[in-house]
Amino acid sequence: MFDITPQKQQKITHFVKTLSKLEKQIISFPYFTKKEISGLIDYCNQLSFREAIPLTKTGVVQDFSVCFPAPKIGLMKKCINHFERLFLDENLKQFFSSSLIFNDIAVQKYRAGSSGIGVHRDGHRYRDLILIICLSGSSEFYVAKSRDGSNMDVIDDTPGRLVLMSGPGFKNLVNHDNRLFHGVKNVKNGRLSIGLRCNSRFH
Ligand SMILES: O=C(O)CCC(=O)C(=O)O
Ligand SMILES: [Fe+2]
Repeated sequence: MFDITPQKQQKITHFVKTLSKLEKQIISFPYFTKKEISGLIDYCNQLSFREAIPLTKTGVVQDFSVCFPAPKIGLMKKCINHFERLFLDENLKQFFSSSLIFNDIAVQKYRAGSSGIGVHRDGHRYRDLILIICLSGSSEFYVAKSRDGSNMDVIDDTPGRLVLMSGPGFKNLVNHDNRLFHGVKNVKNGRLSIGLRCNSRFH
């Protein structure tokens, strides 16, 4: 699981390049095997979770439990090493402010019928690329034009797909420093998701 193969390298390189040319700062594509997804679910099942703050200072509704920071052990460690190595590719250097180091790992669990998470932008400190991996459930990860949730667009994050969202530092020619409004809604059958981020405050 999470072996480095020429196929995986090609895929990552292709989709990072594509993302850099898109105006919308997000892309998703099939990536993981069923074994990798079920292995990551097993990893998540060993974690302990706490309830997220229901309403943040900036007025964002949060209805999920979270394990943060999630431990870099077992298959999660393999997964992170996999991505860090693939993003080191010579052809990708030009797109990042520096090498990607996933030092911020969050696992989020939403119960069936949860209100999800309201429209927000991830912190400015999360540089270059944010990876979202949905492992199970049925829910909608959406992006929006502004904080009022206008022009919502649902991103396909069906388990097995990888979502890449650009953050400050990513060399997106269209907009250097923009952060995307997004959220999670319609959590019909729960949601288990992993967010891998590079927190620029840690290094
Ligand atoms: O559940 C997710 O996949 C991530 C939700 C989100 O946008 C966040 O926690 O910042
Ligand atoms: Fe977010």
